[in-house]
Amino acid sequence: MSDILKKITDKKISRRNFLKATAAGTAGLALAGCGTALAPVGAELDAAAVNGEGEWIPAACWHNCGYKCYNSALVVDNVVVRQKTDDTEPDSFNKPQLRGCLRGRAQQQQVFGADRIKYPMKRKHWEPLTGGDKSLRGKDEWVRISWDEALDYVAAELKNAKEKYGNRSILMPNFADALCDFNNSINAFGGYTNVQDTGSLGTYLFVSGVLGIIPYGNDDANDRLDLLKSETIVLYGCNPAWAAAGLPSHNLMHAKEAGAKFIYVGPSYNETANLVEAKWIRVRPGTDIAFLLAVAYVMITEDDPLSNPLIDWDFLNRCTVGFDAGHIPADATIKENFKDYVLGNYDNQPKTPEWASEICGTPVEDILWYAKEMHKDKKVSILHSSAPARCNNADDFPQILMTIAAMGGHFGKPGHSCGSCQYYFATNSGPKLVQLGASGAPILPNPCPDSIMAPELWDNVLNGKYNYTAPALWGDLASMGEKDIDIHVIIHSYRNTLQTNQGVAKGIEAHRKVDFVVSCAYSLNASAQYADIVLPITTQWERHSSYLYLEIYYNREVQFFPSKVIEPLYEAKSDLWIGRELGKRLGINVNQVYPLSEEQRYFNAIAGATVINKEGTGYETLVTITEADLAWWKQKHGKVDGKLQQGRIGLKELMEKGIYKVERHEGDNYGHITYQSFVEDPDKNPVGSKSGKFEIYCQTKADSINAMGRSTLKPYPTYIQPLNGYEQSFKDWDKKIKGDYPYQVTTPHYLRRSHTILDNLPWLREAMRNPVFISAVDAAEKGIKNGDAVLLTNPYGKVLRQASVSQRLMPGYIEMPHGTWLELDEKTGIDKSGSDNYLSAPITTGCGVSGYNTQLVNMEKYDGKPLTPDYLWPQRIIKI
Ligand SMILES: Nc1nc2c(c(=O)[nH]1)N[C@H]1C(S)=C(S)[C@@H](COP(=O)(O)OP(=O)(O)OC[C@H]3O[C@@H](n4cnc5c(=O)[nH]c(N)nc54)[C@H](O)[C@@H]3O)O[C@H]1N2
Ligand SMILES: Nc1nc2c(c(=O)[nH]1)N[C@H]1C(S)=C(S)[C@@H](COP(=O)(O)OP(=O)(O)OC[C@H]3O[C@@H](n4cnc5c(=O)[nH]c(N)nc54)[C@H](O)[C@@H]3O)O[C@H]1N2
Ligand code: SF4
Ligand SMILES: [Mo]
Repeated sequence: MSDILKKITDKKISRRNFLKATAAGTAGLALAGCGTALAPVGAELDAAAVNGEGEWIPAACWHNCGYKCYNSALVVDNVVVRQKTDDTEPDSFNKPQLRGCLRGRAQQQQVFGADRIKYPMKRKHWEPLTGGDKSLRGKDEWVRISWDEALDYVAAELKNAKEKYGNRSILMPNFADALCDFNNSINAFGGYTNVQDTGSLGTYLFVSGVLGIIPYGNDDANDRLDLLKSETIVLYGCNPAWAAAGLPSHNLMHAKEAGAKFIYVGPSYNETANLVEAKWIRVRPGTDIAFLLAVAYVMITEDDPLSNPLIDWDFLNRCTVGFDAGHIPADATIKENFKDYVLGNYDNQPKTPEWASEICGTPVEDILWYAKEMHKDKKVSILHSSAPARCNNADDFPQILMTIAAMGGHFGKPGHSCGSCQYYFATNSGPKLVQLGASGAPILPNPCPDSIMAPELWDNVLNGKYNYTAPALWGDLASMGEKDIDIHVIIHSYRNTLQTNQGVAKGIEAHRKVDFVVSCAYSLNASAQYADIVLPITTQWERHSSYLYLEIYYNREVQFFPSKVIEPLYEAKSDLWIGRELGKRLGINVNQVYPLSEEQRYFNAIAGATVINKEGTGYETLVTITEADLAWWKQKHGKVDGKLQQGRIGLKELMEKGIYKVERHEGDNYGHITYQSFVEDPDKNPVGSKSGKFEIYCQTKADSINAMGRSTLKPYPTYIQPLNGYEQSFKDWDKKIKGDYPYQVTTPHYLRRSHTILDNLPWLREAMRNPVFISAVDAAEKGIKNGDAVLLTNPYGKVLRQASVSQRLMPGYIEMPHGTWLELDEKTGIDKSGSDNYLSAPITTGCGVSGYNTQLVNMEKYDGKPLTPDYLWPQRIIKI
């Protein structure tokens, strides 16, 4: 950075051209005055690039977005002037290119964004140890401070909180200590209270292993070559075209070419359904259990082993427990079973298609059709996301989906599967074929056991009590229950919890209550905006520690090896640096806690990388390291301790390419059919449930979830009217009179951003607008036209957005894309960005699920001033 700024100062690169050079203007950060100009690359840098100057460097694309793709950056003078995606090898089905999406290709605007946080800063009216005027959080001015000052302040606040209230008073919501270097320093200091968020998995987080199914992950469905063998592929509430960009769409298209017929089940006909021309089975949000119970009813009542064999009785008998009275597991405490419940023998309500249709909105004939499509002699793959499990009272969704798949015998055989199609693993499950080794960096455990369920977080911070559940969940049921909690400090690192957690208004209140808030951030997102001190962090292009992400990257056939692309911009620092410097001030032994440099850790992980052998029976060393390689690394990245070794590809060649792919072939040794050994011999190869079989009756599920104090589940799957669900949108259900909040809302993961990350990029805002999607039926009823502003309201907030009117949504249903940056006018209480969690009710059920997809609102056409498109809004550039 200093180099480029010096050149600008020396006029070797004109300031004007440099501002243009980087779209949003790197120098704009330092040399105030840059707007959001989307000018082409500046003349000098462009000329340099055209003349072949600069270096292409494999660059991380590291966001929490699902699939991970190849990215490469052309760097001239520490500025990225071009980007490209995977052209490392020709594209083929067996070895596909990993082509990036619009976000990956816009990455340079995030890194070089005019709105990057440049320096550590504090709130103008903040006072050490008292917080100063806390009501100004979120609207105060910022003052630049030095790193020394910032770290001294943070250390003093942490010590004060620990001394007076103990480590439990420090709240640091995050996913895992392994993901962030910063955490080691806090753990060595005595730990922190975390947040237990069912987030990605919904109820699958708690209700999966106990049933005998793999929660979701790398091996809960079959691999992509096996997918070609399916006759019917059900896309159950999943949308990889948006939410797992890259190869999943490609894999589904190949399955379509191979002859598969597609079904999509969900409240809207989404992009993925459209891509594969799926038959749409409409189901209202949060009502899938009712729909699937009716499917079970049809399969049970219409099955005839001779004339109409729908159910795979052999599979049910061998591989499951609890289907009917003859198969109740040994630990059962009640004499009930699934089949009798479905037939209405306990509650006088047979779960007929007519019963379900009133709730889930699916036409009766579609329920009948779907049930027949599940029949045992068809090769069916049921690929689901956890979106239907991210609903209130969806604790039994995983069990009913598993039950239907088991009734058709769709597990553990070629062409048959029931597993997740979400995120990293979508459409290609199975153990990794090439992977990094260990970095050697220790990950310290958090000594503090407290973990608050996410939907209750802000209420609990405000009220000082919480329902202690997660750490004791499956072991010590008796220790669950209410506990005191007294939060005084909030640390935002690696999550933007104020924005991504339900109940933003309560979150703001909680932020204004505590003594101190500190945030690590790239730019001023909500969690930084409402902080007292903000610490600028480097992106993955400015550091070597990408391996932390690379360990969780998951394309089983691919491993990325990106390099540091540029030197850190301004005063941004890595988590490792911050952890070390803060650690010194907290009195911890930082050399013990952080024994290795970033370069050494990454080198260790690369040197330890392994690749599957030809036979598919084990792994061998991937990388060859010679003296020359070590000399090259030292010159390029700095000195490391390394040994010579023999592998398949040289270190320098690998790092210059930045990617290693394992080629696949029909009939190779790398295929994956999940649960195959279990299905072939369940007694010899039991699954992880108590009985060793898939538990359609699961006592552990009922006991454990009920012990959390929010539900009275049966051990088998039943329909419970969801809190904030469809039925509750009525004032009078019997007379079908709608209530004050008649529309259902879900919050799909949106292609324009990764959660909240990248949503501040003008390029992306322009390329992909952020409307709320509403049904043409509702629009006509309310006189709303495409592009009109609509005001969505409920007891939690008010949100203003343009409407996109579509035939692709069920009437009464609105989609509000997840993750926009809150733009709150505190005077009117209106957010104009379309912020999902500003409307999301901070309430929960059962296992404490984050029920993002069971939300209710009212919608009106907005008559106020029209909304300008958000790509024209000023960036949050802080002039200090
Ligand atoms: N572009 C982008 N991609 C992402 C992310 C991102 O923020 N942006 N985030 C990543 C992360 S961390 C995750 S966890 C995954 C999430 O990935 P998914 O779970 O696949 O994503 P969603 O978009 O929430 O939901 C998928 C579909 O489910 C439907 N749906 C919603 N509620 C229900 C319901 O009750 N029943 C049924 N049957 N369908 C329903 C929605 O209409 C939507 O089309 O995405 C990952 N990928
Ligand atoms: N309404 C609704 N809410 C949802 C969802 C939904 O479907 N609907 N989905 C939920 C799901 S599945 C998920 S996974 C969550 C995601 O929730 P979050 O993890 O809170 O979302 P992100 O926007 O990815 O925020 C990541 C934060 O990490 C910071 N960061 C990035 N890199 C670094 C780094 O190297 N070091 C440090 N210290 N910080 C860094 C970024 O500045 C950013 O603030 O959202 C959940 N919230
Ligand atoms: S899908 Fe994710 S990893 Fe791939 S290019 Fe887009 S943002 Fe990057
Ligand atoms: Mo997630």
